[in-house]
Amino acid sequence: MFDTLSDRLQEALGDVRSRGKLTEDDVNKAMRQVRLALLEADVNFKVVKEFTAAVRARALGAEVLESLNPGQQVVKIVSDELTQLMGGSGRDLVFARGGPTVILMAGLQGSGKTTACGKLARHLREEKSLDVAVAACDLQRPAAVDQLVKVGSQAGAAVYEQGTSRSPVDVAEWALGQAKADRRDVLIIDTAGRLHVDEALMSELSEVKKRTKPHNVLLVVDAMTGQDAVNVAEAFAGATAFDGAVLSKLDGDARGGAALSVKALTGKPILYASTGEKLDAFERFHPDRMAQRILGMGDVMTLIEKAESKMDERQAAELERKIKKNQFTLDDFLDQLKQVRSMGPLQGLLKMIPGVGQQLGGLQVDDRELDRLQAIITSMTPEERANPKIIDGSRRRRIARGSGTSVQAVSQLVKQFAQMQKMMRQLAKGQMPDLQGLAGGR
Ligand SMILES: Nc1nc2c(ncn2[C@@H]2O[C@H](COP(=O)(O)OP(=O)(O)O)[C@@H](O)[C@H]2O)c(=O)[nH]1
Ligand SMILES: [Mg+2]
Repeated sequence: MFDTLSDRLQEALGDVRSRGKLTEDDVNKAMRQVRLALLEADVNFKVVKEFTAAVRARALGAEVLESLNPGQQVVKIVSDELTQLMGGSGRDLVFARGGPTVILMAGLQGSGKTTACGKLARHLREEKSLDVAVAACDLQRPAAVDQLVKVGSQAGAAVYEQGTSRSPVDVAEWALGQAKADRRDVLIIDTAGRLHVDEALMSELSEVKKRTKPHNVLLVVDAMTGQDAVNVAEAFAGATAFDGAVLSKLDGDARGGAALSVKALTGKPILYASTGEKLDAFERFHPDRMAQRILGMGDVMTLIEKAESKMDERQAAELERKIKKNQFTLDDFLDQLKQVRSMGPLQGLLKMIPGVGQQLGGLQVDDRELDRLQAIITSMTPEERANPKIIDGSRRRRIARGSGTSVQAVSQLVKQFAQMQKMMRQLAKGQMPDLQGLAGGR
């Protein structure tokens, strides 16, 4: 997500970041690079101009240049302004007091509406424990109904559909009645897109809106379409009001800058980011966290939330107890590995840790590495897992054969685990762990 932009901005600020003193020239030079980085990332030029002017004005303020760490202050200003650019502090959906909260999904054909219906349904069920139904009101293609039935049921949502025999407006109205009768918390309405913003699409949408009075109209914009994404958002903002945007396909997007312009040019916040074809590749869009991620400052909050949602409190307390008592075994490590796997691709997770994104550079972190670790541990006997010290040469050979890996790989794991235990002992004693040692074990 935003990889190129992130790299280029960090490059642009790298020099400034480490300086003890800054002159006006230094700031100007950095701003020129920031400007190029944003333009190259396809951020709208008007937006870029305003952005760099705002950063420059604040950075040249006397209190920044004369401060003890001017470079870091400039980075902080860029981060603040980037946050503002993407919408300030995050905004949530509007929820109805009684009766179902109605969410209408709009957007061009292929932008990712139907996928987003399923993802949002899953998200609201899992994060907010809401009872969600989706309504199939894209009747342009018969397959569209089947597609929603599929993703809706994968998401664990009720699906209201009446095939393609009635009009979209009638189906929407009927679905709202069903949602009320079934006492659903949320009704998400999937609508038809068109190849371009046209009159027929807009009038169908406004008719559905009139009959169902949605609390939230979300516009799904395809981040891969670059400047077009912004044009579409502007056209929609002109023709039919929407309340917030869902950015889709951020995973496939190398540049992503156009997406950053959506808020600035339409005034509508980005509420969610969709980052893959799978249902769980979906997250709330927090401008502040995203700005920090782009600038390589990590996104610890999202990481913690992801971990929390996968681990219940009891498990967390048990883990903490084991670490404190130094009883953390390879079995526990295996459980942790499995949990990490369930949180999504490793590469994405690592980037949320401050400083790690930069260190990874172009390095691809391979999820298969985790599969290998998992295979090695599962090839050990229970005694070996509880007490890896007993793993001698012949046991290593047996484990390597059993897991389809090498003796070196087994040795490395045993060594890394010993270092990890040491680090945990330090942590439990309230000391800063020696991370260098851990990295060096690889
Ligand atoms: N890589 C990726 N593909 C996506 C994402 N969202 C949707 N898609 C794909 O984009 C295509 C169009 O999505 P769909 O939901 O049918 O769009 P709709 O026509 O607006 O309903 C499908 O092949 C989806 O699998 C995403 O966030 N990332
Ligand atoms: Mg669709």
